[in-house]
Amino acid sequence: MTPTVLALAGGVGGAKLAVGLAKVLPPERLTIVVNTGDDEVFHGLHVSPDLDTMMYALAGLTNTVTGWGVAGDTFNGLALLRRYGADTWFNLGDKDLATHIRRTQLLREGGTLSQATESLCRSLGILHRVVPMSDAALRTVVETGEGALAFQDYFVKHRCEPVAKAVRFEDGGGRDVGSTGAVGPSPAFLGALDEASVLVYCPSNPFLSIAPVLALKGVRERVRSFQGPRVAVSPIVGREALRGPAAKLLAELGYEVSCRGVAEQYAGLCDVFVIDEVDRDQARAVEALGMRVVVAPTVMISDVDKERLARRILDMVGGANSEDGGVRTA
Ligand code: FO1
Repeated sequence: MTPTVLALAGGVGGAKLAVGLAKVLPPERLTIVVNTGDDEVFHGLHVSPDLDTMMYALAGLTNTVTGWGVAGDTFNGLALLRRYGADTWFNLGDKDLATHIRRTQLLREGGTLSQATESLCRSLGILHRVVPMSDAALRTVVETGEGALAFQDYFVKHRCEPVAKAVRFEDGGGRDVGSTGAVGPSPAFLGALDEASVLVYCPSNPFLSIAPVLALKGVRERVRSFQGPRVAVSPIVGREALRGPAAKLLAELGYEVSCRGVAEQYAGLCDVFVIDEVDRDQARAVEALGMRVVVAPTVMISDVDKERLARRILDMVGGANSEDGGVRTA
């Protein structure tokens, strides 16, 4: 039977697996919940970078060189903003600006981020459900040797260079949500937690992309008691991040830079951990965390790679419900 999948994802890496899942699952069988801890207001516009990346990937619009933004975009608007003396370290392309303008307009008209996202997706011809993790603000803050940095300040302006000491999350009023748990998941996320038979953690950064999702009110508990198999794909391959600062953060936050270091973040929240063939020797160390391990090619360059990994995950969860688990360790 076709499973109903809830995929949790951040930006570029997560979008690759989401594209694969969307190729093998019908729209009613997949909900992609996307991190919005990276959201920021630039030039008065609400920018949701991970939602943008996900939408462009599913719509076939992605700039495949950067992994974010629209293919073939130009930056004339940004150049004029620079002449006006505006801050332009965050690169908003001319086509990309249309997304942020329309999203902001829909929000100003009183829509929620879920409704705005649904409208944008519909216009781009995306049939699978793409939903923000929350309709309320939960912002990722990186505590560094140079002070607390808002996510995009850390990621783009400072190119992830400051040494990270901690990652925390704030609500729209600047209060630490760690202590209040005040920000709740979006309605479609809650619905998917109820209805899905499989939960997939896409190969996204566990600290910057998945941790904000788990920090939402009640989500960690709901994932802990999730009714079906929970599968995570490691974003670390051969002790290096496929892209972004995952390896640097693992080291700076005191974890082993390996797929095992990632698996540690999901202990108690994951049943099957997918590692790349080059990490085969770490299977036992990951299993010691209480997860089954599947060794598979996880590097997704072509659409064929994305679809193959998605199929592999769905095949294994079909088996994971059976008696022997159907899951091969190395
Ligand atoms: N990432 C960059 O490294 N530099 C940029 O200037 C940049 C601009 C940008 C604009 C719109 C958008 O949707 C994403 C953009 N990103 C940029 C990507 C984004 O900062 C990160 O990929 C995510 O926030 C991390 O997942």
